[in-house]
Amino acid sequence: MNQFNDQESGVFDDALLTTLGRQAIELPSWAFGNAGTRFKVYGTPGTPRTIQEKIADAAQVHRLTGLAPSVALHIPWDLVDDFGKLAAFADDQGVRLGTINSNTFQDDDYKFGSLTHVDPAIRRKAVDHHLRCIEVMDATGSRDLKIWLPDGTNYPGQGDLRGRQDRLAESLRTIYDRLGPDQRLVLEYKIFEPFFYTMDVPDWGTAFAHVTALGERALVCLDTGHHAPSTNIEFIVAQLLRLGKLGSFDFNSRFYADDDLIVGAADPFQLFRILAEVVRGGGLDDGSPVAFMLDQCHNIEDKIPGQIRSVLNVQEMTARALLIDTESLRAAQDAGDVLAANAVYMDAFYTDVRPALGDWRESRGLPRDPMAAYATSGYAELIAAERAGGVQAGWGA
Ligand code: PSV
Ligand code: MN
Ligand code: MN
Repeated sequence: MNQFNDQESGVFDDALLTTLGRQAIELPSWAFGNAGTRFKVYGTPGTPRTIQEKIADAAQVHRLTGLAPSVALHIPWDLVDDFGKLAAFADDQGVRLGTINSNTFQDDDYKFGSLTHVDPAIRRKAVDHHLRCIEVMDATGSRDLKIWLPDGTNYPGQGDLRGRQDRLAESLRTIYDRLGPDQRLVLEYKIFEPFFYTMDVPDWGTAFAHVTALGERALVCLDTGHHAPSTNIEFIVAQLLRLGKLGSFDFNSRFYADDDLIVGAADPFQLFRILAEVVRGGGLDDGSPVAFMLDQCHNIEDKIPGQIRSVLNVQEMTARALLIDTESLRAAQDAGDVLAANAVYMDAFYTDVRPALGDWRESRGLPRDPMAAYATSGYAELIAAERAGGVQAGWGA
């Protein structure tokens, strides 16, 4: 049975609505700051000057979409004196503070590595930074510490690859052991950049090996922009879910490398395939360990509508993935009917769910068209006037 009972009028069935109602997509605080390439950073009027203003902007996305109830912080970019107070501020805005991201990529000491550095004093400094991040989590009530490491080498022979892995394992162990019983460590991998010969966590296998050695509350973060071209990302999703080690997604899209473009913009079909495996593997079930996050930078488009578009894209592809007629698909697969199986799959992908999602929003008191609602809300004009002349928070702070 197709779960999309009445495609003409765009009605979802109850099971699908329940799953959609559960979906939450975390926004990164850094998406609201000005970003760019190494050639130029174009500013946007109204860019947040403080973490409070970033949270207020993120709350605007949630108000209009009902999809983004939490905001990820980056330490030290979003450092404040009182994180309890910041959590209360977020609560007043109608959102909460989510994943804490560590940063070991803006300090001269880390030129040759942070958690993998040969010098024990620098390794200790990097470990201490993560322990400080866990203190922040204690104050904010955040569950996840996300570690993306900029460590690696540029030239063959530059470093002892094996020794770097051993030091990484030891550093991660110290960090993991400090976590509270309800906290998790998610380890993000990336094939290249900032280093071009080796990265110390270049792929899901390396991340998996480390988190498996650490324990149950250590999981892998899959950033959709961090693989070689042509990598079958949905296969990795299926495997990590099967192994119980998929902790979170950093969603974005890319044409070339780590482009950090709006999720679903470059390849909507890939996003569908990924979400189909998420659904298949129970990643959207009640109590699933999989956290959905965005990791994007809006270099030329306005940030708030950029984030609105992104969460809507994730929801749209989730709804399409939930429409896969799993019974017919299984029957065709079991019968070896290649074309029928592919047709069932593609039927779901080609279903236009936008009218039904408009209904879903209206039934929850949300605007039918959040992009249009934002454009006429006056918020962009308000922040442009209020924040004129300020210095943005984040990268430069
Ligand atoms: C660097 O590639 C990166 O984009 C990683 O994906 C992190 O998640 C993000 O920065 C924030 O630290
Ligand atoms: Mn990322
Ligand atoms: Mn990245």
